[in-house]
Amino acid sequence: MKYCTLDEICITLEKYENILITSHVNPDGDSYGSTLSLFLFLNQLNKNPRLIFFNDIPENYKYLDGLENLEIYDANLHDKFIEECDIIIVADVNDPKRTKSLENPIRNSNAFKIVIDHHLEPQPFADQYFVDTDACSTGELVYKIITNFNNQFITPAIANALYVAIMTDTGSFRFPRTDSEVFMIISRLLQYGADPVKNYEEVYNQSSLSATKLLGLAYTKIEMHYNNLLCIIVLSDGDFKSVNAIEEDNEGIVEKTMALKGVKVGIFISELKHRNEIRISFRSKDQYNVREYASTIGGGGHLNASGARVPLQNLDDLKNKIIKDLAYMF
Ligand SMILES: [Mn+2]
Repeated sequence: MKYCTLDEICITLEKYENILITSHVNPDGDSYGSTLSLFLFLNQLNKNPRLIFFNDIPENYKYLDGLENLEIYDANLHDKFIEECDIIIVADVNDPKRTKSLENPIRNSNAFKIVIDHHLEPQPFADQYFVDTDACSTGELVYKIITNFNNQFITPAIANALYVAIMTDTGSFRFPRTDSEVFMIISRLLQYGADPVKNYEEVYNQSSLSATKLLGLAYTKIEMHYNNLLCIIVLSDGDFKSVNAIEEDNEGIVEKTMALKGVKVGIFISELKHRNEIRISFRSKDQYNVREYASTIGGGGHLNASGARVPLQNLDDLKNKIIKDLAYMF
């Protein structure tokens, strides 16, 4: 695999005209922020970049200036461009599988392929890898690329896009890779016109009434076990209905278990009758390995964040079984 330097990636970008920029399925703030800033920057270089994604844009990112240029992938509209373009930039992702239906067109294209990313273990499919696993976000790498050309390319729209990339991927400046360099970049982005108040407001303060009520209900259902090291929340189909909540409203509830003092393992069980399944989400801290247990019930994930889906069954029995099964951890 060919890892390249900052200067080498800049030379590549300067050389070509027709450029596809894409990212992973279910994009996050870093996907949008890093690709949008690249797109806006390449436009300033008078290139012909196109921003093509698998998914539509969630409401809370639509405010970003320039994101109206993003196109949703459609084979009929885009395969010819992908086939004939000069370079393909895959950002914030290192495995073409995660671009979903864009995977085959990308693999089959003769374009020069570039990965710009900060994830571990890139897959061998591209011609050039600008990768730094110590970077807090792909946005940080794009900041370095653009400023390596000239600071003056950082317009307010690019500053806001990069700010959002870094804000979201650092969990609002608190995850482990939030180092002094991140704050130096953020300081420059503010000078170039990024608005921290507006970006936080637009991205995060957008909860629906039903999601907020569901969260309130979830708090009332908290159970503690094993000397308060384990926090567990169960929401039934009836609980969802009682506050008019939909499945998406349970986003983020499991994270709330980790905010309780002393909790090492958090579990959120939600009954999804319309899917004929029960979703179990696990979070943990330190060496508490929740992936191991999740994999024994058909799930998987990371050491500190994993999940499983099981068939509909009695919720109380399932909860009690999981609590009992986990005794070995405490
Ligand atoms: Mn990222």
